Amino acid sequence: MKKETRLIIALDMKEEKALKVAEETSGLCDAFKVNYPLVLSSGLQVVDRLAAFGDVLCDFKVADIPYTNRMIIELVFSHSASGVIVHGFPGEDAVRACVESARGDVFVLAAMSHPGASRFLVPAAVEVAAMARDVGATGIVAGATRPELIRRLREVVGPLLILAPGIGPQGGDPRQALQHGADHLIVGRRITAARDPTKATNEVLEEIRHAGESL
Ligand code: O7M
Repeated sequence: MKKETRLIIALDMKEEKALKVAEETSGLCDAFKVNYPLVLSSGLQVVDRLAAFGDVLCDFKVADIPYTNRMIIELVFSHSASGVIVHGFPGEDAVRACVESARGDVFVLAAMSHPGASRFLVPAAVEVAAMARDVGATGIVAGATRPELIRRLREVVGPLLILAPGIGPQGGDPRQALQHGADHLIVGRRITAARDPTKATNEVLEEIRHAGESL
């Protein structure tokens, strides 16, 4: 994952709009993130088409036994994915299978951004992050809605990348997430639901630059 703009745009929409947003914002972000809404409606081939506009991170929250995980990861990287996001809770062997079969970045979801994550995922976040570090993942995902947790996870993962979703409609603050240790922001609706996605992207980039100056 490159770290130039520190922005990842989440394309949770149908293909026609996703390609349009990707074309308009190409060069303004470090990667596009695709998730089930897009891939279940268009197939994995949409990853190849999006790759014309930038790196594509496949957010499939992979969470199966090692054997199945391996098959999923091989399929993902047989298209033009630059990376994949997997869950950590299935355990070390499951995550290790992902890291070993990946031909690009692997990010492990340590703490989700929504309120319900406080029941199961947040209490395990430090352990999951330590496991991600130990198995050689590229980084972790931790919600921007819990900046103090990002700070704690930074201590655990050292130089690994931390990606933070949950900006805007979910209540996370870009500046706080970055100042507490996030490397990249994952931003969806604040950009994709805007009347002018390019303008909205530039506004987020301005906030990122501003936060960077006070780090
Ligand atoms: O900015 P939004 O709220 O419109 O979109 C956020 C995106 O980040 C969306 O694609 C979610 O699926 C994703 N996400 C979260 O919002 N919270 C999480 O805890 C984790 C993710 C994610 O990207 O997981 C890898």
